[in-house]
Parts: sequence; structure tokens; C-alpha cells
Amino acid sequence: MAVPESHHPVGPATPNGRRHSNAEWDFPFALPGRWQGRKKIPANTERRQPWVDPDAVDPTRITPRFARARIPLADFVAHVKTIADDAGVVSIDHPALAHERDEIRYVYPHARSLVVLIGEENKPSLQSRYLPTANHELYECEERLFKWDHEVVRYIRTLGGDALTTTIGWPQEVSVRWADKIWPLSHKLVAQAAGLGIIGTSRNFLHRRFGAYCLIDTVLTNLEFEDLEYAEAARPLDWNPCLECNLCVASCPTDAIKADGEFDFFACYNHTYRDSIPGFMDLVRDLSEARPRKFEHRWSDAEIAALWQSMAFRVEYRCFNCIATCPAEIHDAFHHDRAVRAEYVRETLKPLTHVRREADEQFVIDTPSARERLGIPPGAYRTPPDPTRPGQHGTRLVQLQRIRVSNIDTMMRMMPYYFRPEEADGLDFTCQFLLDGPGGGEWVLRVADRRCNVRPGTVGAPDLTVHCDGRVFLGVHRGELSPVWQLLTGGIRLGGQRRLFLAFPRLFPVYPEEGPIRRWIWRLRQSTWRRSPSAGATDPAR
Ligand code: B12
Ligand code: SF4
Ligand code: SF4
Repeated sequence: MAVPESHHPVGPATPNGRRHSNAEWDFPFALPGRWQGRKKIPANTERRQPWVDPDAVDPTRITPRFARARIPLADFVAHVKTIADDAGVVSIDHPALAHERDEIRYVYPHARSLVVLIGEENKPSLQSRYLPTANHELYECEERLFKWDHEVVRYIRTLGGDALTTTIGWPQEVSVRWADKIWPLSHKLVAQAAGLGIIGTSRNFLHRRFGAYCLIDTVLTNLEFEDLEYAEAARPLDWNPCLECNLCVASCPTDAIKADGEFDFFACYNHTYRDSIPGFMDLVRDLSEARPRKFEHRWSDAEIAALWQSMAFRVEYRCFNCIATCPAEIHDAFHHDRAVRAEYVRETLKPLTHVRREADEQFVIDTPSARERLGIPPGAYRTPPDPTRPGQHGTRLVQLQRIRVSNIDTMMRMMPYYFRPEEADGLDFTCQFLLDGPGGGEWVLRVADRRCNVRPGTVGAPDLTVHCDGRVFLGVHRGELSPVWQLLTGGIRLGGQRRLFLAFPRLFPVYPEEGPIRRWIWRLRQSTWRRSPSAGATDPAR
């Protein structure tokens, strides 16, 4: 598979003259997975999102200084492979990294080559149903990578160059960029650009030998090799380790991985990373805002204890299924041998799917349809505890609006991630945002086929126009301003089919209304919903 040229002019990072637009950057490789038919609008994973313009933080450009490598690139890679489980090198000019080049140079102004290191994770640990075992292996693998990074940096120094490591996972620039792209570069893209594997349907990087059982880190160096050497070293893999078996889709407890190529970032994030930033935000806000009785309803002792553990030790991820059920690393045997497949389904897929989907507590984004499906009325936030069974079960609804962006640009770019597809059945419309004031601009939001795209610019005949000060819409988005009041007082002006705006609080969930009247209306609606023939039907798109 050849590395495709970028469909759009590469850099400067503002091809449309707009800062902070990430809509221009296509996914730089063949799209992962078995794309089941094109829909009216592309999946968000067809873009290299997200993207941050470092010029907005500091426009100073430091002229890069490179150090000519004293040895051939092939020898360099061969030596690095004696340090790490696998390794590759790509040039900073590789088209797959074009959207992040400025940001990489923000991290290290003299970056010329990217050395990507692969750490193999122990498969039985990742496949364990006991979560701490998988978590421990993840952190041990990170430790191994840190150590190798340091060895590679020392090796580069012996060659007359300089280098630094980025970050494998944490820490990220949370204090500066929350809630936006807080990581410095995408290791998955570097690893695929280096020809070490391919990003699969799960959106995990599948290494040519280790499959999904690997972590990745990147060392940035000023060492410079010949252009021809880079091309030779980063030959794309000529086969695809992803079997397109969709086991990751089936075993994902949050339905974040969609067979049609979409990925629900917040569904995974709010569950798997519950004991990290989202849970901590919730705890602090609930402590400051919720009455004691409400707090009791929202927080179980086990949830508070889990958060303590994550903060006292390290973040415990609540799910690894898209790694642990992925057969890419036994690609051939799985493909050709029916007995291998049967054993895999029996001993790996089914137990892990059951435990992570059914036995574990689930953290689900609070939407009207989630409440209806789970039977959780307004004022309540979880399914009732079951004292007859050991362990934590059931579902806790979490508020997406608690993950709050801080600026208008991020809000618009992230709207596709706030978007809840299950609330968009039958909707097909285009909305023109005309945002006045500092930081404002024109944006087009398109909803169709349970997908949502946003791009900067204007459209000829939108179905709906939303005209307001960008800061007003940000206030509404953050739950600080009432949309009803803004509509009544002219803070927000609508044009076209105004009723479409009524769908926004469902599509981009806001805090649910509470109180006895709400509860009564909800119960009435639910009894109607239960009687409807389509209630409980499974969604084939999932
Ligand atoms: C952001 C992030 C996440 C996000 C988004 C995941 C994703 N698919 O990108 C969340 C929180 C959901 C996540 C979850 C997990 N992650 Co993670 N994550 C990252 C991180 C920091 C960047 C990912 C990236 O490169 N995205 C860019 C593009 C190319 O990826 P993409 O899939 O095409 O696009 C997604 C993102 O851009 C995201 N997105 C889009 N817009 C926005 C906006 C914002 C604000 C955010 C935050 C995200 C976001 O949604 C897109 C749809 O998938 C990397 C570390 C790093 N610095 O590279 C680790 C990394 C990708 N994660 C990793 C792992 C192991 C996991 C988990 C298995 C968690 C766990 N239990 O260990 C799950 C797997 C989920 C999955 N199926 O992808 C490994 C993957 C190793 C591998 N073999 O592929 C990495 C590489 C860490 C590492 N150093 O090894 N992760
Ligand atoms: S489980 Fe692995 S091999 Fe199968 S579709 Fe998902 S990523 Fe590809
Ligand atoms: S980590 Fe779990 S919840 Fe997140 S995408 Fe993978 S399987 Fe789904």
C-alpha cells in the first residue's frame, strides 16, 4: 500500500486562512475497517482530528538546526531495534504527520526525524478478566518504553545529535489545553508511517507481530538522514493485520467502535477513563453543587474508592477489550483454522465481553434515550443497586456537559464528539452558525445518517441559521447560560426551520431537568414507549 498524497495542500497549518480549523486534514492512510457503504456525510475518523494550532499559543518560530547523522539510517534502526521490541524512523516531512508538524516543532524546535519505539504487552495479562492485572501490564510496558527512550536518547548523543521523548500517555498538557487535544503527537500515525503496522477497525495500531498488544512512544531528534534513506526505512506494510472480524465492535462495552468506521470518543472516554479526569470533575462538582441526598444517589462507595485508587496509584482503566479480544496477532491461525477461532470465541471473546459489558458497572452518557432504555427517571442517575448479587452492577448516567471546553473554536471543532447519534434518528439538516464577536466565525454543521460533521465556512441554503455572539453560544454549551432566555431576549437569533433547534439539547446533551412534573411526564412517555412495537429493537448500525 503506497502512502497516499495528502488531498489538500500541506501547510501552513491554515490552508483556508483560518486558524484552528482541523477539517482540512484527511486521514493519511487507507481507511481502517470494512467500510459498509458510504453515508451522506463522512465519518469523523476520515479526518486526522483533532488538531491544535500552536501559533495560537506562541507564534515564535525557532529556526531548526539539524545534526547530520554519521551512520546510515539502516544501521541506526538496526541498533535501536536491539534496545526496543521494534522500532522505525520517519522524517518530519512525512505526509502523515503534516497536520502535526508545527506542533511537533513546538515541543522540540529542532525535530528532523521521529524514532518510534514499540513495546510488546503481555497478552495473558491484557486478556485477564481481573482489571488490575491488565492495568499493571500497561504501566509496566510504559516503564519499559521510558527506559528504552532514555537509552535511545543517549545513543543519539553518541552520534552527535540531540533528542527528547514525548509522552506515552500521561502526563499531557492538561493545564493549558483542557478540554482539547492535550497530547503532543499521534504515535499511531507515526508507527503506521514507519511501516510497523496498520491502524485497524478498533482504531488501535496493530503491529505486524504483536497485533494490538503493544504500546508506542516517539523520540524526537535533530539527527538528519538522506531523503532516500527515509523512504527506504518507512516502507508501508504490504498486508493488513486487521482481519476486519469486528470482534472489537462486538466486545466494546460502550459501543464506541462502530462497524461503519465511526468512533464515539466520549463513549469510550467517559467509561474507560471514568477514574481519571471525567470522574474527578464529577466528584468535585457534585461535592460543591449537589445536596447530600443527591450525592448519595450519585456516588457509590466503590466509585469513590476506585477514584482514590487511581489518584493514589495510577489511573485504572476500566476496559481493554478492543486490545484483549483482537486476534490480529494470531492473524493466520485465526483466519485459516476453525478450531482456533472456536477456542478464541469460547475462551477469550465471550468471557471478556460478558465481564466488561454485563458484570461491570457501566458509565453511560445521560441522554433522553439512554434514560428511556435503562428506565432511569429524571432526578435519578443510576439503575437501582442489586443487593442479591456480589460486585458492582448496573449503569450510572454521566453528564457530558461536565466536560467543558474553554473557547469558541474548540467548542465548534468538538461538536461532532458531543453529538449523540442515538438521538438523531431521521434527522437530516444543515445548520449555519454565524458567531459574532471576538473568537467568532462562520461554521457549518451537518447532521445526517446519525453522523455529525462541522467545518468552518458558509453554505448556500442552510435549513437552520443560528446567529449570536460566540461567547453566548459557548455559555449555553457550558451550561452557564439559559438557551430559552437567550432566545427570548434576542441573544440567539434563529433563521430557517427554527424547530430544528429544539433537537439541540438532545443531540448535544445538556443537564437533564428534574422535579416531580418532569418525572411524571417521563413516566407517561415511557409507558407509551414501552407499548410501541419498535421499543427495545436492536440497532443494526451498532
Ligand atoms: C486521545 C487518545 C485516546 C482517546 C481517543 C482514542 C483514539 N481512537 O484516538 C481515548 C480516550 C478514547 C483513548 C482510548 C484508548 N486508548 Co488511547 N490514546 C490517545 C492518544 C493520546 C492520542 C490518540 C491519537 O493519536 N489520535 C489521533 C488520530 C489519528 O486517531 P484516530 O483514531 O484516527 O482519531 C481519534 C482521535 O483523534 C479522537 N478525537 C478526535 N477529536 C478529538 C478531540 C479531542 C479533544 C479528543 C481528546 C479526542 C479526539 O477521536 C478520533 C476517533 O477515533 C494516544 C497517545 C498518543 N500521544 O498518540 C493514546 C493511544 C492511542 N491509546 C492507547 C490505548 C492503549 C488506549 C485504550 C486501549 C485505553 C486502555 N484501556 O488502555 C483505549 C482504546 C480506544 C480505541 N479503540 O481507540 C494506545 C494505543 C496502542 C495501540 N496499540 O494502538 C496509545 C497509542 C497510547 C500509547 N502510547 O501506546 N485513547
Ligand atoms: S478485532 Fe482487531 S482484527 Fe478484528 S476488526 Fe477489530 S481491529 Fe481488526
Ligand atoms: S477501551 Fe473498551 S470502551 Fe474503549 S473503545 Fe476499547 S473496547 Fe470500547
